[in-house]
Amino acid sequence: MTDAQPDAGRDQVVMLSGGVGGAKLALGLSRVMKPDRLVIVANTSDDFTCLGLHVSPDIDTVVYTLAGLADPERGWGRAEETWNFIGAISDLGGEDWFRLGDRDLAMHVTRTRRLAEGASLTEVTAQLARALDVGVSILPMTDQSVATVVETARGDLAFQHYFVRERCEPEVTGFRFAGISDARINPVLERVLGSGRVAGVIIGPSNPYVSIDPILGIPGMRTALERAGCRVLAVSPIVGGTAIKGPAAKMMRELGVPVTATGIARHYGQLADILVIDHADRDETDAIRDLGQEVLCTATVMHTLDDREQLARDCLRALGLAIP
Ligand code: FO1
Repeated sequence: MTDAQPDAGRDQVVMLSGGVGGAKLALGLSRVMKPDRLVIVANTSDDFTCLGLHVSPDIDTVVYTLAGLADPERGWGRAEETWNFIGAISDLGGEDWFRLGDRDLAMHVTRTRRLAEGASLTEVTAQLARALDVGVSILPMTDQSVATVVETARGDLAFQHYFVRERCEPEVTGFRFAGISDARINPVLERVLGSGRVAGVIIGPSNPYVSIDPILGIPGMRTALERAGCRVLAVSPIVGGTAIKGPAAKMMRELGVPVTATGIARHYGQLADILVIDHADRDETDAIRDLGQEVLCTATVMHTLDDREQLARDCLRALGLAIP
């Protein structure tokens, strides 16, 4: 996107994130750089109203992960969770396909109440993150409502209906993001990107179609990223022909896109200066370079905390940033 080299005045890193995969890399970054130099932009097009509550799954996954509270198996929701509330809803004949845990409930109740009082999603997110001692800035991509609609062979489905209720089974034919043309880029993010202090942008190993595209699709977002005048690095969520977690590989197959790191490189095109791919995909290095992207081949599968930190260091080095 740009040839700009980081200089001393540029000390901030902006990362675009969906849920679990992005949150893992965000945690790694938060541990190898000063947390106050890191800005995580979370997708909010998975947000929906569940049992009358405003649920922001990707924001919460990032917040819980950085707070050390995330459930390590599921990746979403809180560790040591109990499920009395959703069990009681079920007993009353209510909808129980989207499982809100008892501890997690506090997040959704607080967010819903504060939004009803007139606070913005940016303000509420900052309050919740601060309360859980998260020093990294976590920003919703927008304060306006954007909702992913998954177009499938069985008709249109709201994102969580597709993802959770239908377990990603319907064949995908496309996506659209309701409300996106009226959404505005998060004003705090716009200021950060225009500050001349951003040394690099990292696109996490998140689903390009339903986690990153909604962020990039906010009117003015691509221009703001360009104006930041720094390099953009993307981490491929596809490793060895499959997605580490979630339906990205299935979606690519159904859309007729090769399930490869090269497919991800093509998806991001000119936006990404550098693509980070796993050792398993090293054979694709030349094909991706031919598309005009630099390639960093490294270990991208993050099982342990060390893996998260190592990938974070690799990304920062590839962007030419000094690691303390
Ligand atoms: N994912 C599921 O697969 N099943 C659930 O019941 C579920 C509940 C849930 C509650 C709160 C929350 O913040 C996330 C939750 N998720 C659940 C995860 C989430 O919906 C998806 O992982 C993301 O939207 C995709 O990034």
